[in-house]
Amino acid sequence: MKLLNRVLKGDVRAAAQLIRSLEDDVPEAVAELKDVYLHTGQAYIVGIAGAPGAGKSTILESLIDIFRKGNMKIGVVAIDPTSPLSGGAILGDRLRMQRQGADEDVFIRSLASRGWKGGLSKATMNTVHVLDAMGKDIIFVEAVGSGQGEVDFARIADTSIVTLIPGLGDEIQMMKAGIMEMADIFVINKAEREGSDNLRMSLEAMLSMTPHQPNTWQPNILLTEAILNKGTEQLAKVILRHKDFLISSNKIEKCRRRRAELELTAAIESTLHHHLETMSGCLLVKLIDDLVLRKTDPKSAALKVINLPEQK
Ligand SMILES: Nc1nc2c(ncn2[C@@H]2O[C@H](COP(=O)(O)OP(=O)(O)OP(=O)(O)O)[C@@H](O)[C@H]2O)c(=O)[nH]1
Ligand SMILES: [Mg+2]
Repeated sequence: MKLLNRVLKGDVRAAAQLIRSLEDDVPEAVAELKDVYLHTGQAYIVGIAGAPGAGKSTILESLIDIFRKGNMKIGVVAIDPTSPLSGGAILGDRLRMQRQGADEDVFIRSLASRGWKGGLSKATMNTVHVLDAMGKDIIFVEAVGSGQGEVDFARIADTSIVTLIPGLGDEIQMMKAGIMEMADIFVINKAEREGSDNLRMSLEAMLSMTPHQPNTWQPNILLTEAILNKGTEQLAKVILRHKDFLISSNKIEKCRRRRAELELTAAIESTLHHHLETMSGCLLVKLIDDLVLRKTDPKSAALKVINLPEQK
């Protein structure tokens, strides 16, 4: 049977094989992805970002248990910050989520962060698509760090969670990176630590600076101790409440359009890049000559490369 048909039936091995082949850019897999895409769009995507060690994976473990009770099929894509060589954290994630790994309806995949250039990683989206086509109801995307990368990352999610821990001065970082605007839910994990109330208060103060518009989502702030499964039931409820809000206000459509737009832009960029790399060296050399001699200008030369007419 074709790999795609097996993936559509939820076959774990077929999905793992397809994801691996996509990572290696195997041409047959890349071709298959086109058909995979046509079978996606059903899954609900939840992003969880935060500093290294904030407890994202622990929160997810707890959420997975909760959502499994509701019989939801779950996918997890953990973007791993370690180099593909050391693989340390990948192993860590695998070990921690091992229990859930035995459950056929929970699919967890770590991806090395290579290619994660503060933007939309092709490998991440490909993996999300495969999980979606497998019939997962909810897909969690875990990403480390705080910075511009997360802003893009949030744009692929329907619900974006930002995880903070007391004592890191995260508030300031967030304001700088524009993360405040992107989070639908703030989770203050390791809430048993000193400073969690202060962190909550400063978050509240920051959120109150943007006046609440009618028919918009007011970001929630939740305190958790994920390691003890404390607060995660509430988190699961708020995720579902946010989902209901997006559906009832028809904003879910906006999320889907935004995701499609991001992917389209990324595809155009990579196609152009590929075109540039494979195009005849002669033409490139000729254009460079022309530029040096000031026979043309960079913009006009660029239009010639991608075969577009001169713009007025
Ligand atoms: N004290 C305390 N420790 C916690 C809590 N939640 C998680 N931890 C611990 O914090 C450490 C990091 O947790 P992870 O879930 O791996 O954090 P992460 O954000 O996924 O880390 P990376 O994926 O490496 O960025 C682990 O040792 C957890 O056991 C909590 O509520 N309180
Ligand atoms: Mg993790």
